[in-house]
Amino acid sequence: MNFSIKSKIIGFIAILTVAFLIGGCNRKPANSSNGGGNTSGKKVIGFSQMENNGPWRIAETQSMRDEAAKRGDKYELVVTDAQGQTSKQVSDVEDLIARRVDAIFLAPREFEGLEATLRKAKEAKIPVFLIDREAAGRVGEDYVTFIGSNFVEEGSRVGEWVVKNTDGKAGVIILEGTAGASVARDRNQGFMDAIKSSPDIKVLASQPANFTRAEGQKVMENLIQAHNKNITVVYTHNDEMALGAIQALKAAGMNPGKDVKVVSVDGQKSALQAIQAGDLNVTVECNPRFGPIAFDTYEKFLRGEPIPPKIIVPDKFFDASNAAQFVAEAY
Ligand code: GYE
Repeated sequence: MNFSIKSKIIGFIAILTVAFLIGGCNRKPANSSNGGGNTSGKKVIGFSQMENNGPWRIAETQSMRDEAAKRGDKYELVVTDAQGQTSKQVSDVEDLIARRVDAIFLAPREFEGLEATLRKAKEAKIPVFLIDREAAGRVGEDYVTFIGSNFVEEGSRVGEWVVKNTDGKAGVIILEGTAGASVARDRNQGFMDAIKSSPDIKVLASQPANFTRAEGQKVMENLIQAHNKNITVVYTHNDEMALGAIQALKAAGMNPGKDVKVVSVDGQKSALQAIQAGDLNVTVECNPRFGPIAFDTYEKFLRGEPIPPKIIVPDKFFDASNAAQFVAEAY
């Protein structure tokens, strides 16, 4: 082989290698050289929280902080708070990308709206882990994995309880979570599937109350005006709305937990106390303490281990039989 052919082959191999490195990086762990503010050798992790309004969100943020601290000098955690606005969440995540963090833990407020942002993270070779809610995008491409509960199952467990505990006959009010959130969509679907073969379980009204206690109370007040004594069950997509609904029912002289069964999801401390007080009947657990599993998953990713497309955490079921047992450890 003469010299010029040999050097052409070597040149070609060099080009292929560079192309492979550029193209192949997306699916590989980010190395510390992309870690921007990472001068101390620590991994910088961004946690984009959607809001911090209520025990569930506060417990989730705290769990991330505790876990980063527990892992010693390995991590610096940068927490952003979108204050309940999807548009602010987009700019928060874009700031984290501009800062060149090593990874992003993202708790997406809405399912739609983050597609372009996920693409930007991908272009910057920053792996994104979806935490607690899902977002539109391709797993393994736009984000590494989703870590959270099976929300359809949460809704169906509540629905099955209602079927069993009303003899298949009820007038139901549903207070939905944030419109556009994957979790509200799925908790609704699971519940509706569970009651669909019970024609005498009728949904009187289903309205969003944005996962907050104040809105839960206000929406419930209006629905009591419209449906009054026909209401025998209230299903809320989270405990904060259940606690608001309980206040509205009491103010209207109704008897939550007894004449009107109240069923919910989350398992926060004040909800378990409401079960103990007899105001709330059941709540399906949705555990907000994602810190340990989020960091474990990131470390697996760094070691190049395969990561499943969804990591589903198991949920307990709280009712009068076990609320006392779990109330102390609840948030
Ligand atoms: O149930 C609720 C919160 O996304 C799973 O959002 C989460 C839900 C949780 O605000 O309380």
